[in-house]
Amino acid sequence: MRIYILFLLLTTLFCGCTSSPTKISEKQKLINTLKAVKGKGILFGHQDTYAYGFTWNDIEGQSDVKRVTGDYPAVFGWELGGIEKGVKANLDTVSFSNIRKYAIKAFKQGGINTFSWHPFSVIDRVDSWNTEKPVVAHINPGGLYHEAFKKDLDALAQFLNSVVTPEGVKVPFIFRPWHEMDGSWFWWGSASCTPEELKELFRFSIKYLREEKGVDQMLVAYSPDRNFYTLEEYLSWYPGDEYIDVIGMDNYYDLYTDGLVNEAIDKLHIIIDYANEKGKLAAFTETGYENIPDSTWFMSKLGVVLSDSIVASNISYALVWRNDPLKHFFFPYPGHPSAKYAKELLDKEEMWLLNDLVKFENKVDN
Ligand code: BMA
Repeated sequence: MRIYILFLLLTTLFCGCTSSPTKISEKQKLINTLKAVKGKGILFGHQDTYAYGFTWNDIEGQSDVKRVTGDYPAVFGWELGGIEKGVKANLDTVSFSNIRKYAIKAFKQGGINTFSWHPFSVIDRVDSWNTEKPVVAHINPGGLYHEAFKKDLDALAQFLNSVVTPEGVKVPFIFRPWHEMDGSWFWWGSASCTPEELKELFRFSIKYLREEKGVDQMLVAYSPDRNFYTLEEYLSWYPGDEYIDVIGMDNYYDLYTDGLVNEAIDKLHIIIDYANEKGKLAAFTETGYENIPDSTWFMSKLGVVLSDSIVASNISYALVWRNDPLKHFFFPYPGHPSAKYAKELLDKEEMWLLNDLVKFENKVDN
């Protein structure tokens, strides 16, 4: 009898708890969406899709993905390099006020935003690709330029916290700092700092943004490049589970070099295993083939990677890089020979553009 009463009491309590509406944060909603799409569709992403494309710049509603497929990407990538200098536009000449506007629009349409950051060094404002002098050791806690670096993070945080809808909702996003650190081309890369220094920089940046600056609408992605073959190598720059939500990889080389597609797949398997073990999200955070010289690339390379059954059922999204016209584009424009292959890939049921994501979200909500 006592047990029965206890049971009744617990049931009443439990029902009481679940019936009172608990408000979930936008950040949690974003995590839930990225988890829920897993195994159903791969969200397709494009960097700077509203900002510019082949022969156009900042035209309301324009996007090369839309021009080729009829729909917008589901994931919208934006770049914040330059925000730390207090200038009006990023290093690719997209104004920060437009980036804010585009990200809010993408969010209101049901899309997902991700921010990359190629900062200029606070020491002498050289760009991210300048590896002449060590930076990381000097901007880390205890370094000569640490206080100055905090001001850069202040500027970044101010921008991130200003991406707010007219209704006052802080737009959630995936932040992807210190990416491709296993490559040698950035001042935070393998030729310019040690893994321990990079980890410290990563931890400090995230902690500072979250705890000191109230950036609580942020998921964080870990995105080394392709320089790993084992989990141990993959994790050699990893700041720790408490800092990271999205387990990712940037990989261009394996997808344009003959015979390496299987390596890209194997690497995604490593990422997926780790993400699943830790209950985190897995994503192919950056890829593409500059100027798409192989017109079949979207089917013969990217399509092969994304249709691997383990990849297809475990990654949440894959993003291709930006469409700077003529010399640096990664998604076709109408009339480009690769357009029909890109469309063929994105027409597949398991590849999701914005409308697919919105339909799915509406179904889940109802
Ligand atoms: C790189 C290139 C650069 C660009 C940077 C930030 O991969 O596209 O031209 O400035 O990303 O968007």
